[in-house]
Amino acid sequence: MIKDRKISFSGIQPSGNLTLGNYLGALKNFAEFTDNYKCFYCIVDEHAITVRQVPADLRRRTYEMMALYIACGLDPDRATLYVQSHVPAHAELAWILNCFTMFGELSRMTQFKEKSARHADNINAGLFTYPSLMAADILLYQTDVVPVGIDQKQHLELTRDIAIRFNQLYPDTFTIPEPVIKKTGMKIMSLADPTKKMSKSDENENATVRILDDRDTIIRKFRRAVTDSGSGIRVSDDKPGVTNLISIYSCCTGKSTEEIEREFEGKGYGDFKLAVGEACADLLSPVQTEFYRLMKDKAYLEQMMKKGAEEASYYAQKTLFKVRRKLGFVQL
Ligand code: AQP
Repeated sequence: MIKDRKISFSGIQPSGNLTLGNYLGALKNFAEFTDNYKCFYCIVDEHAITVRQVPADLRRRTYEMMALYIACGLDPDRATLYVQSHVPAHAELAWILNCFTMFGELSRMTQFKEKSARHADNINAGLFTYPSLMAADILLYQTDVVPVGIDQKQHLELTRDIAIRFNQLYPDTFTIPEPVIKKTGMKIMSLADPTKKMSKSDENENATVRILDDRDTIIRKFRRAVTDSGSGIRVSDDKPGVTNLISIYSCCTGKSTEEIEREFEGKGYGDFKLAVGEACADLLSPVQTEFYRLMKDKAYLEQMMKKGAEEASYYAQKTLFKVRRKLGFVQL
């Protein structure tokens, strides 16, 4: 594929109500690539079914994700926004890449180990081969950069290994992608247990702030956030709760850690937690307003899904055609 611009790709699973972690670690950063990159942002519903989903919820969340992408500043005329299952090339390339991904590599994936412990009754092959599908998502578009949270770094490294391995056998097939992981917001931790990642599937509602939580709920959740014994608002390894809140406040306000430590010198946890809650609610408020406006127009969202799928398919088919030819599949 001859590129006139570098390519940015990322995806989010419609597997639960999105959290502040998804927003700060990924979604919020997507729009800034649209000026200089050709952008593909995908709603990865095929990844979501690696754990059991209620069909009506999955469908509703897929619409919600499309509305959220747009509400977060992604213009469908400047970025290709689409649903993974609308572009069958993802599943087809995933099968091919499965044949170039080693059992040992997949066995080492932290997410697989964590999710199989959490869903011990459903350790399916899809959960195991999730990284090959993720590699297909990325490599189909000859992606240069992938904006993600740090939890996805290991999968990105495997994607690179698969692409390099494939290119060694069949030269010049895939672009080797680079992760783009922002220093602030790369790993937002649970408000209930700051040693654990904030996750949309966490059953403890006080652990997560949802992008669509109303102002009072957001402020209440921050008031209840677990902090550390002692006092002092500063970043420190022995203060994971406060460190997490400082990182959230920094992402929401653009202030540096030093500025924040100075701002709250001599103040108590109560004042600090309220300030973080308010800053977070202020940041999310315009996103929520736009989201609810868009959700009233399902026909528009479907039209955008269709447009995105057509654009994505055009690029995906080019790569898939090349891969099939290189592998020796007969093309009719
Ligand atoms: N806590 C987080 N901090 C920073 N970034 C995060 N991301 C997720 N959680 C945090 C980033 O969000 C993007 C989309 O994630 P995903 O939908 O692929 O799912 P995930 O990483 O498995 O996120 P969850 O919330 O933990 O989902 P569940 O509970 O369904 O497994 C990615 O770029 C991710 O880095």
